[in-house]
Amino acid sequence: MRMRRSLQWIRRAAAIGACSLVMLPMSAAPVLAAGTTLPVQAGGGTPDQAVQADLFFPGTITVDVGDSISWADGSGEAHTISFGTPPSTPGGPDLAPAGSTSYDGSAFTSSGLLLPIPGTKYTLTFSKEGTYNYQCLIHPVSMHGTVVVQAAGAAYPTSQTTYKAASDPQLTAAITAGEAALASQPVTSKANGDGTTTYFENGGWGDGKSYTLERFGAQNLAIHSGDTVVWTQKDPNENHTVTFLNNGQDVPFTLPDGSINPQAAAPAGGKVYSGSGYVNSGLLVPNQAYSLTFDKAGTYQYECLIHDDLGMKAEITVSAAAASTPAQVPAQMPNTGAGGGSTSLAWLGLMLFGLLGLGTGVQKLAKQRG
Ligand SMILES: [Cu+2]
Repeated sequence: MRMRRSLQWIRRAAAIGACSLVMLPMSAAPVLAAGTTLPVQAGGGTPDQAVQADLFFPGTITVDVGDSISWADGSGEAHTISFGTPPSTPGGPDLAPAGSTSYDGSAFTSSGLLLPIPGTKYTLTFSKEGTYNYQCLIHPVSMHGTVVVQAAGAAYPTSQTTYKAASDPQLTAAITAGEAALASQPVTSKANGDGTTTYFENGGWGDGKSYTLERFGAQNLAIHSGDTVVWTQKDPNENHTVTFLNNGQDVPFTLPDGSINPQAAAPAGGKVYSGSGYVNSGLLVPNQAYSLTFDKAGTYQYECLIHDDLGMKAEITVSAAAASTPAQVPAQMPNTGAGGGSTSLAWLGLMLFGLLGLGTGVQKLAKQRG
């Protein structure tokens, strides 16, 4: 069970760098040092994992020479604690542990994957005075921290002695902002010349500063056969996929050796979804869009192959083509031929505005009702 959980977290952790084929090792074993050990929390999130806070808590911490910091993951995703410049590797950052259990500001020193499993920690002892910045290599856009190392025996800032990550105003602010964003995810649409509609929604969204939404823009989207949905990945800190699986199919994001599964990262299935088969956007990097047209009525589940364990799953309900379903006209429109004069004209106008180009079916309908 524990191993299975670990693999799931690694899948998430691997959500960095398009088509990266970086080996993903297990995190380094913690080593306790002499001196005081102070805790720092990496990330945070809502209980349902829909909103993640991509920050360190506290963002800046002061220790003395000889002290240690122990990082634990407070979120639903894996992170790294990485000091200095990582060696450049093709396709993405090197997520392997690096350096020793002590840091003096020189060598690149990294935790490797810090997994969100209770009890997992990364501990580093600071041996030299200085101000050291670090980052999470998986969420480098927003996850930056600073360690100030003072002379041995120097007093800590008084604000630090009462600090509790769980009540950090920055964590509260990130979660609050993320929840507000989650509740206001826009879905827009555009009527096409052929009578179909194109819908636009987020395929992931974050502000790139404090929060990440591990949800699609719409949990349930109702469309008609012939319509198109366009997902745009709008989170600078993440990658996602939009994936329709066959019944019972599982496409893990990473392979047992830790590399990214090429099947998960590569687009598959073409531009039209007909209610079955494996259809995948492939890895969507920030600002990348994916468009899919639906031509068969039904209700279809899809997911992000990277963040399905965080609940990043949604549904699309496709009903028969709009032209053959006049009942889909908005409810406030008259639905009998009894009305006359301006009401009918307004209705006709809206019909033409909304369903322009639907062809003879609509014209016949308008005549019947006029
Ligand atoms: Cu995702």
